[in-house]
Amino acid sequence: MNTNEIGAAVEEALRNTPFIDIHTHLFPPSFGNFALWGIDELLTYHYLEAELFRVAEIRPEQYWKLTKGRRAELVWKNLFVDRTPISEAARGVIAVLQAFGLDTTATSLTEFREFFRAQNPADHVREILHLSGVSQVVMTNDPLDPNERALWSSGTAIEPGYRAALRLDRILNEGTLETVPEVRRCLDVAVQRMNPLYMAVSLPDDFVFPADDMRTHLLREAILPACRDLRLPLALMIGVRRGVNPALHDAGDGVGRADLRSLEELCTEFPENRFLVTVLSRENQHELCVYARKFSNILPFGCWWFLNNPSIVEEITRERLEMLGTSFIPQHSDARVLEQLIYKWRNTRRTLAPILTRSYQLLAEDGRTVTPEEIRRDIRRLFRGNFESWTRSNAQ
Ligand code: HDL
Ligand code: ZN
Repeated sequence: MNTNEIGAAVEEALRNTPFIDIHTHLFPPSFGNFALWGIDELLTYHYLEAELFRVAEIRPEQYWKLTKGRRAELVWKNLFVDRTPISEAARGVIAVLQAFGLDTTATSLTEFREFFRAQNPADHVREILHLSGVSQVVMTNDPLDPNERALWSSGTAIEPGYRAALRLDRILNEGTLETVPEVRRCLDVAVQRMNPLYMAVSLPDDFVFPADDMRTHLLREAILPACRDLRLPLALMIGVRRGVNPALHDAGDGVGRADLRSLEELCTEFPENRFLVTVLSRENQHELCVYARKFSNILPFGCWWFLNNPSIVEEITRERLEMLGTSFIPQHSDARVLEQLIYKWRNTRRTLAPILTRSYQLLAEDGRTVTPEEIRRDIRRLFRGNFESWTRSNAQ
């Protein structure tokens, strides 16, 4: 195949491979208010609120007193009418509106609100998953959130296409449960109810392992033994600085470069555990690739949060292909609002197509051509197979 044919085969394989979205904050419609969708939720996404506070007169403390609808109107006016929506998060909303044939130059939210209000939730989920080329989304489930726990204990059904991930931040970062037996009991009940595909925790940039602290104790005595017993990976999401500017609420978190020797220590001490790993600092990405070459129980995943911008996704994906071949998971959406799947996955396919094409073109120049089936096989592995082989069950 020549370069054009390679490019066409890559785009076809990306377009026709249903992806597994391994980390989101989405919930199915059966979870009621936990399931965020529609224009007011899209516009009050914390990525956009951070951008609003840079340009609007309103101060955060005044903003938080407004209704969700009024906040959405302020975001639309400031970032989409008075200014050109060229940031990644703003352009994403435009892409969602375009996908439904709505007027992206509208000055009011009326038409958008009428459209989304008219959608049947279950049909809307099916339509969004289809438009996004996603067969399954993995949620973020907090066993210690009282409202979420009530839904799980009442046996709320989970619609097809959604799977759980057991999030441990309150246990490992907030010390909500102090004894090993308490933690093990909490995990056993939660795994029984949620049937998670993995456990996960976000860790600060100053995360140290081992340390003489509760986090090390619980990791050693409760979490990692439980993951081994249950054959579940542990996702480590390292480098977040929570509450850099608390006035901005969810938009107030920042990033810091972590010392990944702690990851080295974890992999060395726990060779039987499998670690899905993503890091928030661009400066940590190359180190993560090197560590993944040293420890086969690391599976790097995603271009997380502040890294999920084409300029950085390109750099990260190229160095992963160069150092890890196809043994990593290129992306997750981190979507909080259902319709974000449309733009987050369109961006991923658009950014990755030329990168993968270039890789195959270089391979051809150096003496090995690839077939369209091999390209399809590679993309299936990157966006499905690597994750499926690491989790207990074959995700849908
Ligand atoms: O801790 C996390 O899972 C992060 O993804 C945060 O939820 C963050 O606020 C976010 O949504 N990033 O995209
Ligand atoms: Zn997240």
